[in-house]
Amino acid sequence: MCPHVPDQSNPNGEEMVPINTSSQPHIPPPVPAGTNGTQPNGHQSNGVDTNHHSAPPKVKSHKDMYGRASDFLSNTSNWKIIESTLREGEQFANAFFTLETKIKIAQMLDEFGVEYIELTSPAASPESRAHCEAICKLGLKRTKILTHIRCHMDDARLAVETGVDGVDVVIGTSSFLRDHSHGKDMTWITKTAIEVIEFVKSKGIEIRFSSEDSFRSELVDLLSIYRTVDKIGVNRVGVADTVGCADSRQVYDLVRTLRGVVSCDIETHFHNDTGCAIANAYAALEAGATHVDTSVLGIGERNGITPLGGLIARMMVADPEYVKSKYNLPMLREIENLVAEAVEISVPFNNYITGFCAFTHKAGIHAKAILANPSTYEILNPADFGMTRYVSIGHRLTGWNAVKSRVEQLNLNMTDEQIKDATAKIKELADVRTQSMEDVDMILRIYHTGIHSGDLKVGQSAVLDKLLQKHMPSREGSPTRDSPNKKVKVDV
Ligand code: HCA
Ligand code: CU
Repeated sequence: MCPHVPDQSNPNGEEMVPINTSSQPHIPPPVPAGTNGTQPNGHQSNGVDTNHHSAPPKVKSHKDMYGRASDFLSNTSNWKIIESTLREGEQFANAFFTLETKIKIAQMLDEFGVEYIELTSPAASPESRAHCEAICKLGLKRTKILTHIRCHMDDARLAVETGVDGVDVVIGTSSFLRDHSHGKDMTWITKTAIEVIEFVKSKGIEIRFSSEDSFRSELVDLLSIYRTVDKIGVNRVGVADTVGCADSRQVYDLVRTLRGVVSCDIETHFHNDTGCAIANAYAALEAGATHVDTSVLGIGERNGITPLGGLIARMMVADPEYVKSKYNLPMLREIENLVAEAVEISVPFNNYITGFCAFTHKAGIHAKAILANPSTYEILNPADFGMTRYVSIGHRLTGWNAVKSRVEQLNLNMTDEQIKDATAKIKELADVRTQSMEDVDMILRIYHTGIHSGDLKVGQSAVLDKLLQKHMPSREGSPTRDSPNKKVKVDV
């Protein structure tokens, strides 16, 4: 196990203690147009009495607020994933997948529910070919298997013999790639594309034609070749931002234009060089694209492509019921850990959904609101992904509401006034160094005992200091600022 991969049950690898906020519902965000308004974001209340809460406010839906005439094109509730960890991901600098690892990844992606996985071309190497054949023999339950080839008959002949359900063909169409990579002109490209497509189709499997570097290609070249391949019955055309140069508006424009030109499906592929890969995938779906390429953790050439988890996060906000109906979301973390371990990286701290602080709330104002209703500061519900919400309390920004939750969890009998007083001490101490969870618990227990024995009264800061010194002599140790051991788990 990669030492950097966060532990499954505890994202910090440190002790976590649950605070019971089970009476707090996750009030959903705006109701998407066209739904009946029940839990539209998929956030589930936990069935505990929530009567003391007012009903979710009637808020304008995302679509009501930002609706445009062109939204009729949108496929944000009707799209498929082409998971390319085993192709694009294999192009990641650190990637070297054994067959065993590839099989594990393929099986997990199948269980997760991706519609397709894409494998490295069998023409790449003898092992790649053997791996492709072996994965085709696995008998995956719902995921179709594609392999990704150059626009070349030799590659196509090899591909159709591996047992794949379909072939993704690509060729560079920008002048950069035409002049400096393969050296072919558009006439050659078109002629060869037709030959390859007709050959693959004749084998009764799916075929996609994609132009590498689409956003630096001539629009007229692109539209002309896409129209041609659409006419001869390609299943999908693909748009690829190979260098990660496109912004979401360019993506929207190109895909919308293409939507008007071809009748087949539209696949999209976005590199993340400038941080737009998820937004661009979303813009593509809004403009009528039907398929998005992803890889686990976004691994791929350079800094990779649209990450699977990031796309899921984005799409959960657009249509949670749809996403939840298609994918086994709690598996996401497991798949990411598997891939992270295989390519010897850690899951980034700020990773979508599974990053160790993705559902951690710190500032007192946030903690208070989260404890009242998690929707105040969360657009995604961690429970949908088998994740846990945390409130961090041993720091100088803490607030008495978060401390109160901990007091209740520890079953201590303290009034609000006493909790506020104890909180003041925690903040005072945390101004010197962040307090660990154990420190906070000790302070609260000592405070509690002091109050109930009569040794301490509210406001007696100096008396409390003495009690703390007596019972926590080692408290003056080295600073633990940024220690992760200071968070409280909040049950959903
Ligand atoms: C690459 C090829 C590709 C292909 C994308 C596609 C790209 O450069 O390695 O088949 O649509 O980014 O253009 O990954
Ligand atoms: Cu790519």
